[in-house]
Amino acid sequence: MPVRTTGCDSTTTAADPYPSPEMPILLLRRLALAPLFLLVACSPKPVDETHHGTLANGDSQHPRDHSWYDEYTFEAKGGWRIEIELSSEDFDPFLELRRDGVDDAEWLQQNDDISREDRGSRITVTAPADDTYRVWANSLNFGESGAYTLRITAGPPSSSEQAP
Ligand SMILES: [Ca+2]
Repeated sequence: MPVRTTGCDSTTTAADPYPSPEMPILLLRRLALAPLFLLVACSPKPVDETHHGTLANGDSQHPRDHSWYDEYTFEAKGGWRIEIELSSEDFDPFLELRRDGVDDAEWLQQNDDISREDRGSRITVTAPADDTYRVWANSLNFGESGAYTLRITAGPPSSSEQAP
């Protein structure tokens, strides 16, 4: 028969074939707290990055039209405002934003031209969930290459944007 123990008065001896029921409870408490620490450690920081890159023969190829693209990933929390801008003097930029491992009809959002006058690409979107996001810095047409500038910002929306 196991020795029933309660609270701080419990005593067990080496001869006891059953461990104190407190031991698993303490272990469970520690395990329950572990994900909390991991969450704090893994909480993403606001993103503010500028990348100067080059599209060239040998880069990844878009499955739609085999145009070249470079991929950049970042972490964002649900509700954050994400802004991405791609510009180039050498080719007609095209942008896609994807979520890691989520179909989202293949991409969350895409953009070709900012305006009729500006062939650069810009995406502005509210992050739908805590996730890893993938940016494809892409050219509109197959075979286009050259230097580009990619800017990625993501962070909590300002208070004015949160207002209805
Ligand atoms: Ca474009």
